Amino acid sequence: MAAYFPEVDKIQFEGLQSKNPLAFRHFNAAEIVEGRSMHDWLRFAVCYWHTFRGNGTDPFGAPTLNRPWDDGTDSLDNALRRVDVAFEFMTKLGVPYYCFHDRDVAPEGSTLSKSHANLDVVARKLKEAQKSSGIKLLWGTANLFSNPRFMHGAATSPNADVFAFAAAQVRKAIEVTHDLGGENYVFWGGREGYMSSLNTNMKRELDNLARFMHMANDYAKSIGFKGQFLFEPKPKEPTKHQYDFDAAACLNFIRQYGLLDVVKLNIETNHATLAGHSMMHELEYASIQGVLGSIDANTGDLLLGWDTDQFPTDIYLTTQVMLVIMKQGGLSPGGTNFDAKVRRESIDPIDLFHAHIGGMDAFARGLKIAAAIRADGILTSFVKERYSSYDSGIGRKIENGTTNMRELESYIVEKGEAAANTSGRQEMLENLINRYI
Ligand code: XUL
Ligand code: CO
Repeated sequence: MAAYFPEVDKIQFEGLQSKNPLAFRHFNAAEIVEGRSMHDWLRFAVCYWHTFRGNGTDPFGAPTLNRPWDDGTDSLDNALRRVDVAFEFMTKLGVPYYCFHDRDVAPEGSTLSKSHANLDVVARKLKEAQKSSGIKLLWGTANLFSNPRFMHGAATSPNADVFAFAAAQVRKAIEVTHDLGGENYVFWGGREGYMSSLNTNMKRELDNLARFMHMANDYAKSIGFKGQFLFEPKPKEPTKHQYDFDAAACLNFIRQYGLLDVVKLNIETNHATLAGHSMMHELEYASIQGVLGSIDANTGDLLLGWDTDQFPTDIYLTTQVMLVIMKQGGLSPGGTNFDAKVRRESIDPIDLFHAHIGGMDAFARGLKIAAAIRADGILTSFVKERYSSYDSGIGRKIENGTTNMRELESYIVEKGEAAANTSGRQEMLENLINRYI
C-alpha cells in the first residue's frame, strides 16, 4: 500500500508524561473503565465526508487544503485511491469505525444506474479494505441535499419524482450499508424543511417524510438488515425551518408516525447548540426516553452562529457527555462519530491526525473523569436527595397516581404552607465537577 502519510507511524498510547503530539495521552483502547474497555465505551468513528472529501472551501474562498493524493476530480479512480488513503489514515489512528454518505465514497453518475454502479465498484474496495484492516462501518447514509434536484427537499419535496429519486438512492445506500456490515443507518434531513410557509404544505411534507421512513424500514427488513436506524436532529442550515429541529421535535415526529420501534436519535453537539440547547440537554432528553442511539462528536464556536463542526477539545463538554452516556450504559450499536473538520487554515494532511488525536483524547479523558465522578457518588446522591420528598408521604402518592387535585388541596390547606425549599447548590456542584477535571 502506498504511504499517503509517510511521516506518521501507528499512533500509540504514551500516557500523561508524553510530549509527542502524535501520541495519545489518555486514549488507551484496552484500558478498563467501569468494567468495560475504552474501545467499547467510545466506539470512535471517522467521517468520510469531512476527513476525506473536505477541501477547505468556504462561501468566500476556494479550496485550501493540501491533499497530494487527490487530483481534484470526481472520477472513479480518484474515489478508489481515496479508499486507500482513508484506510491508511484510520489504521494508523487506530479507530474501529467509519461513516459515509453514498456520494462521499463514490461519484454521482449521469444517471441513477451509473451512480449505483459507481457505488458498487467503490463498495467492493471498501469491503476488502474493511476485511484486511478490521475497521468496520458504524453507519452509512445517503446525500439527499447536494444535488440541485433536492433544492426543495427530498422526502419532503413538493415534486413526487424527487421523492422517488430519493427513495431509490436510500434503497441503494441501505443495501450497500448492509453489504458492508454497517451497524446503523442515519437519516439527516439535509433539506427536509422549508424557507417560506407561503409555498409550503407542512402537513403533507411531514406525512411524506414519515412514509419515506416506513418504506425504508420495510426495505431494510426485506433484505435482513438488522442495523439501527438513526434520525439526526438539526434546527436550521441549510433550510430555515428544519422538521428535525431538536431531540424533542424528532421524538414527537417518530412517536406521532409510529416509528418509535424503528428509529433512535443521533445527537450532534453543534446541532444541539444551534437549537439553543446544550449537548447535555439533548442527550438527556433522548436518553430518558430510550432513544439515544449514537452521537456526532464535534463542537461549535460560541461567537459564530453556524455549524462550524470543529473537533471537540473541551474536557468539561466531553465529561458531561460521558456522564449521560455512562448513565444509560453506553451507546452500542451506536458510537462516537467525529462529524468534524479541520479548519480551512490547517492545510496539511498531518493536521487530520492532530485533530482526531485531540478529539479522541478529550473523550477518553471525559470518560475517565465521568467514571471518577460516578464512583464518588456525590452528584447522584445529591440529585436523589433533592427529590426525596417524592419518596414518601404525599410525594409518593403523587408519583403512585393515588391522589387527586381535591386531596392535594386538602393536604396543603391543612399544612398551611409548603415545606421550605432547599438550596440547589449549583456552585458547589460546579466546583465538584472541576475537582475531577
Ligand atoms: C450535517 C450533518 C451530516 C449528517 C449526516 O450538519 O451533520 O453530515 O451527520 O448526513
Ligand atoms: Co452529523
